[in-house]
Amino acid sequence: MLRTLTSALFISAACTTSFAQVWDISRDFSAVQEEHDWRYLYSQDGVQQFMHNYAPEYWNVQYDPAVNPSYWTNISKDSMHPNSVNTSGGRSPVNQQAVLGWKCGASAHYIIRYRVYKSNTGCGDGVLWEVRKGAGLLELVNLPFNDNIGHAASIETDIDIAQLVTFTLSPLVNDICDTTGYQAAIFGSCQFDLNRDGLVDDADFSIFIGAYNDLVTISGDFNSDGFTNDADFLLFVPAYNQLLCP
Ligand SMILES: [Ca+2]
Ligand SMILES: [Ca+2]
Ligand SMILES: [Ca+2]
Repeated sequence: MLRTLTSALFISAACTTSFAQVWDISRDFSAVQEEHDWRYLYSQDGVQQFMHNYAPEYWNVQYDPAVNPSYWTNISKDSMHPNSVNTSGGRSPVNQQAVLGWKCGASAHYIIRYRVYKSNTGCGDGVLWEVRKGAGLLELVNLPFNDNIGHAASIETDIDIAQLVTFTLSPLVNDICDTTGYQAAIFGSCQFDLNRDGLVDDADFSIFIGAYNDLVTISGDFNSDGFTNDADFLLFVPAYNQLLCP
């Protein structure tokens, strides 16, 4: 495996399409709304809107319990928390969903990949995770409060330009211990161009190895089985060697 890789290290390949190929919130997460096509949103009373406040590491509606009203609802690069009418920590009793959005910049066939799991497994009634394309429901996952394994999936679908893909976290009855870990990524036709520079080269390999070492990171899950491992490495190397971007 390593010898094959060594021979590939000095070859680069150009992708056949010019638009960005991989969007991964773990790397794209930003203090700027709409950067890298991501939107940090929340939903209340059926109305979806932008989060207003950015604190280091996460977006929120109004997090500080010293400010009234305040809510749990927040999104970081790898976790989310909603707010419920049955809330905790001195927050205001309002139903809000945390909503991560990705707006499609070019009509094409894409793979939506995610992993979601409870990170606070101490108490509560769990959470609900929804993936939608526009108004259409693609996936619905009910996570028990203590499910730290969770669920990973890949969804292949055509997405139209300007269509919004959303990953939504709802609190169910109460928001106690609702901190939920997630990964979310959108892959275009050239899923090996992990850093979106139009080339499949060493920079992408470095990102892949980071995911490979972690195993459960979806960034390099090219065969859509929920894990980044040797099977994905075997898919990566030929594309790298053959100057192809399938
Ligand atoms: Ca809950
Ligand atoms: Ca690249
Ligand atoms: Ca895999």
